Amino acid sequence: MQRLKIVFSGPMGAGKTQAIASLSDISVVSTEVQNTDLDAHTKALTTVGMDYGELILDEGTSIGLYGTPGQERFNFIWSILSQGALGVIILIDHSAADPVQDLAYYLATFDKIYQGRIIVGVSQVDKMPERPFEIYRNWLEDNDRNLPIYPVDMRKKDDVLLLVETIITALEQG
Ligand SMILES: Nc1nc2c(ncn2[C@@H]2O[C@H](COP(=O)(O)OP(=O)(O)OP(=O)(O)O)[C@@H](O)[C@H]2O)c(=O)[nH]1
Ligand SMILES: [Mg+2]
Repeated sequence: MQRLKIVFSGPMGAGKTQAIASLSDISVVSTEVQNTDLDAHTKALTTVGMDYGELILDEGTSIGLYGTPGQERFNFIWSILSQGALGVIILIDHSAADPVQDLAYYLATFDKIYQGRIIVGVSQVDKMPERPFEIYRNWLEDNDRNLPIYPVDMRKKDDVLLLVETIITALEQG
C-alpha cells in the first residue's frame, strides 16, 4: 500500500477540519477544543493539535489528510506536519477581514517549507458574494505568482476532492 500525505493549512475558520471530515474514508481524528479566542473567530470549536483523515484511492494508494491548527500560537506544528508531505492546500476564508493579506502571509511562510508544492482554495465565498474573486488573481498576478486557486465549499466532498486531485496533478506535471 502506497501512502501519500497532503496537508491542509490556513487561518482559523477557513474549513480545514471540515475539509478532512468531508473527504475522509475513515473516521477522522480531531483535536478540537472550545474556542476561547473569540476575537480571532466566533466559532465554537478550534483545532489545537491536528486533524487526521484518510482518502483511499484505487490501485492500493491512500492519502493521509492532515489539518493544522489555525491559531498563530500553534505555528510550530506547521513544519512538523509538513514532513514527508506531497504539498499543502492553503484554505483562505473569503469572509475574513483581509483574505488577501492572509493569502500573502501563508504563501510567504509555506514557500520555504513546500517550495512551490502549494495550491489555494478560497472558502466561505457564499458568505460574502459581493467581494470579487479577482482580488486573489490580481494579487497573484501583481506578485508574479502562478498557482492554482479555486473557490470551494469545504462542506462539499467534491470540492475537497478537486483540491486534492489538482495538487496531485500539478505535482505530476513537475
Ligand atoms: N458557509 C460556508 N461554510 C463553510 C464553507 N466551508 C466550510 N464551512 C464551514 O465553516 C466552518 C469552518 O470550521 P472548521 O472546519 O472548524 O475551520 P478550521 O479551519 O478547522 O478552523 P481552526 O481549527 O479553528 O483553525 C465549519 O462549520 C464548516 O462547515 C463554505 O464555503 N461556506
Ligand atoms: Mg480545525
